Amino acid sequence: MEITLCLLTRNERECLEKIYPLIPAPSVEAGYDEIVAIDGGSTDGTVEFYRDRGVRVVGQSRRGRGEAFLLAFRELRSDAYIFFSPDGNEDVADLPKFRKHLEMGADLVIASRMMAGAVNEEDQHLLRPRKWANNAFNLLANLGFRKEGPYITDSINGYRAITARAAGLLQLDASDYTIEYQMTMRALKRRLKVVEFPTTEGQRVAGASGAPSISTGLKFLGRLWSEAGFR
Ligand SMILES: Nc1nc2c(ncn2[C@@H]2O[C@H](COP(=O)(O)OP(=O)(O)OP(=O)(O)O)[C@@H](O)[C@H]2O)c(=O)[nH]1
Ligand SMILES: [Mg+2]
Repeated sequence: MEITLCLLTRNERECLEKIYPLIPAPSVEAGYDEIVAIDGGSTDGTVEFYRDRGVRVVGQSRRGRGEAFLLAFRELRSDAYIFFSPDGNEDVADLPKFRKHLEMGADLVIASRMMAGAVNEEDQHLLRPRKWANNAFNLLANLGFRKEGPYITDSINGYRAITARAAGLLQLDASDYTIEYQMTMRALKRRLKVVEFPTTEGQRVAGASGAPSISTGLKFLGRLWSEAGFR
């Protein structure tokens, strides 16, 4: 099985300086066969960073994190894709875990920040508004769309892998930060095999989030609504 590791970035030069050196070169042990960067129009030297290191860059013509996924599915001929955001939130130590699950027949593999054994960025705080909101979205996705298989504990996390076959079946079209949620809900609807493993979420190492909580949360509600088929 040919697996492509897709690095998703928009203006992440500072983060890449710290995280990229931690990403193993493609190999059997690393769990992927090539690395491709999908860049959403960076202007801070991110693209130059990749080029200096010989990383293939596919540049988006349309903006949006969802567009990066859709572009990967259109442009890259691979059997499966691992999506990784090199900003510090995602643990590189998990990269080799995806292949095992894909080869055992999973269609979608999600690194979960919520299941037993996982650590969420907010876990050291008493108040965990983002985790609670995420868990509400998880509950609604499971109640609304799960027909069989285990309860999905982290339906929106970006750290995930999907086979090309599954991506083709799901006909995804979300252009924004709701792409992962759409992917999970459609995979549940289609009874695809969704597998999660526990991960440890880290803090962003530099720069700022492009997804402000309240407006992104509202977009998730809109996505849930549209997936429920009400509009
Ligand atoms: N290719 C591409 N990547 C994007 C785009 N927008 C955001 N990203 C990347 O997606 C990843 C996650 O975005 P963030 O803004 O960090 O969102 P977040 O992880 O919810 O926020 P933090 O917790 O602050 O890190 C980062 O690596 C971004 O650079 C885009 O339009 N295109
Ligand atoms: Mg992030």
